[in-house]
Amino acid sequence: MSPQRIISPELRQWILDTTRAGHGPQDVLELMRAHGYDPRQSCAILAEVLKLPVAAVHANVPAPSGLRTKHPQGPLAKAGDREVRVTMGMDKPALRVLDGLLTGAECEELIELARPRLARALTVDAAGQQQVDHRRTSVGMFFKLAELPPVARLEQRIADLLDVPASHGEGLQILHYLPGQEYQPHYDWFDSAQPGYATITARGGQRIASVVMYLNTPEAGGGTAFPEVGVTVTALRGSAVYFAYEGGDSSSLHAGLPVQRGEKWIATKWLRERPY
Ligand SMILES: O=C(O)CCC(=O)C(=O)O
Repeated sequence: MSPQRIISPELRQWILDTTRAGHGPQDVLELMRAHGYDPRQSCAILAEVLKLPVAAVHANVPAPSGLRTKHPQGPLAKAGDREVRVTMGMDKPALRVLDGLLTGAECEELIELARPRLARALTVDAAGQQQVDHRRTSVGMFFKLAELPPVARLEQRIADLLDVPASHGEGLQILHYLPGQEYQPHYDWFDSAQPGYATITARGGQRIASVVMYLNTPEAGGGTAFPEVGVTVTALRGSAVYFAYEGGDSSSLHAGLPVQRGEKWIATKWLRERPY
């Protein structure tokens, strides 16, 4: 169907008014997604109304996601064998701070299991290849899905909490940061305009949410910052920050702030729209 035939006069006017009010194409796409429009169809509509090439508005819009995570509601949320305290929540990005997702002993156990297997943490480049990246200076490792009982137990806890089968999770990643080490601002979801998108998403599809779990409390620094919304989550042992970004929410930009004193250990779980 040509976009011209599906754009109502009201929608056309709203797009023009919104962009004239100073919102860029990505903001408009995000608003349309929030109102239930398919992201790819929105690109075509926006390009038509703004008289832009589709490629100009296409950047950063991932394929629509089927499965969504359930955002935990406070004050107490059931997470399999545990109850977690939801101590903070916001809608954009969809974010929750979760207290007590792991016990202190579980944090210690994961650190000790990971310690002998640490190597420089990598990122995925635009072609879908793993690379050393100056923006990410920590060391880390991946467990295979359900590789060991404590890993499987945590994966099931997250699956119950977010109502997504554990099979949709990538293997749990453990990261270790020393003073000065950080992970500069980035998105966890994949940009559909990048050449490696098909390769990265062939297995499991797009990422839909992240859970960053703090395995220790750094002496100073090391929080997780969301610079688009001016929020920093404090790294506290046993707690976690969960955030979702179905449709590629630009407000989910986040960073692991430099550790100032002490060290920082985290476990990260990325969830996909399909089994991984
Ligand atoms: O270290 C942090 O607080 C954030 C980690 C992170 O952003 C990631 O692993 O994707």
